[in-house]
Amino acid sequence: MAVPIFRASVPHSRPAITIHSLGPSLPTLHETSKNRRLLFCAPSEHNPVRPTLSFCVGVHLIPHPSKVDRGGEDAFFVSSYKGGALAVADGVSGWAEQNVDPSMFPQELMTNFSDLVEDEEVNSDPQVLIRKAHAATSSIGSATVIVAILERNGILKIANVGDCGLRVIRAGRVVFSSIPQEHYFDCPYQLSSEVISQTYLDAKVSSMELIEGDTIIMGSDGLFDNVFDHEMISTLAQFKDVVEAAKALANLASIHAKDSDFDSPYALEARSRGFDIPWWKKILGRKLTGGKLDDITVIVGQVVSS
Ligand SMILES: [Mn+2]
Repeated sequence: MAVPIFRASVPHSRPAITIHSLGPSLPTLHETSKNRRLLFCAPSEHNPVRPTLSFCVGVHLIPHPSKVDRGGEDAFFVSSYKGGALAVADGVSGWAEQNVDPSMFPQELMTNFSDLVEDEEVNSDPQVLIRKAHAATSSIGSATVIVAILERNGILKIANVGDCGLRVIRAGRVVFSSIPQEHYFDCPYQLSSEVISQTYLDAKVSSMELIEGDTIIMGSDGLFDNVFDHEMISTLAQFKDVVEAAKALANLASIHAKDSDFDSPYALEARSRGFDIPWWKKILGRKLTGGKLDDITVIVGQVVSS
């Protein structure tokens, strides 16, 4: 998904990472604020009867080129709760026109995810997590959001509002794709501080059973607007390490975003919606192409048994 109408380019000043606190017996966690990478591998729990599943996770975030100094307006959340709870929120930049920092809302939303993920009422239901975290968020602004929670038995529960996305890759094929939601081109469904916003009731809810060896790719639209599924698959195949894979995917999205000749998923979508270049450029054989500059957040989660 793209920017123009609703999303202007405005920097912000907060770190874009929310990390759920990890218990003493839990993961190895590595985070570098410099390049915003993070990794956890879920704990070993020996179960002689039936292995349980969890994610090994790598994250990489590349801010919009004009927002590098402030970290951009994407935020994410990674927790080792159950087999792993992951989320991405993408702040709607249009709020800058109202003198509102667009990063505040997604940041607070992700912090509230962290505070509420183990809540009894949430009970591993991502839609309830969205409801409670949205209700607890007091910042002005809005954001698209996707959340996924892996049960130890392999059931992945997903809820998304807007155009953050998720793919499940199994044996080199995409076996699940989230479906983006929008009001119109470049105006996605979003959770907001305003009464007119979408709510948890608008969330697209899905679930599927994962098996050992599956990989999920979650991200903001900055990834999916700039990288095709087949490129994600071939990139994943080159890296065993989830941190390296997330970094490579984010870098690929960033390269395509800056390439005005690349026929990106975003450009294809724009043309299919009737957007085009002026007629005189068409005479010269040109067409509407290019990636979309945006904040890029990538989470790669590999399913391992423990
Ligand atoms: Mn975005």
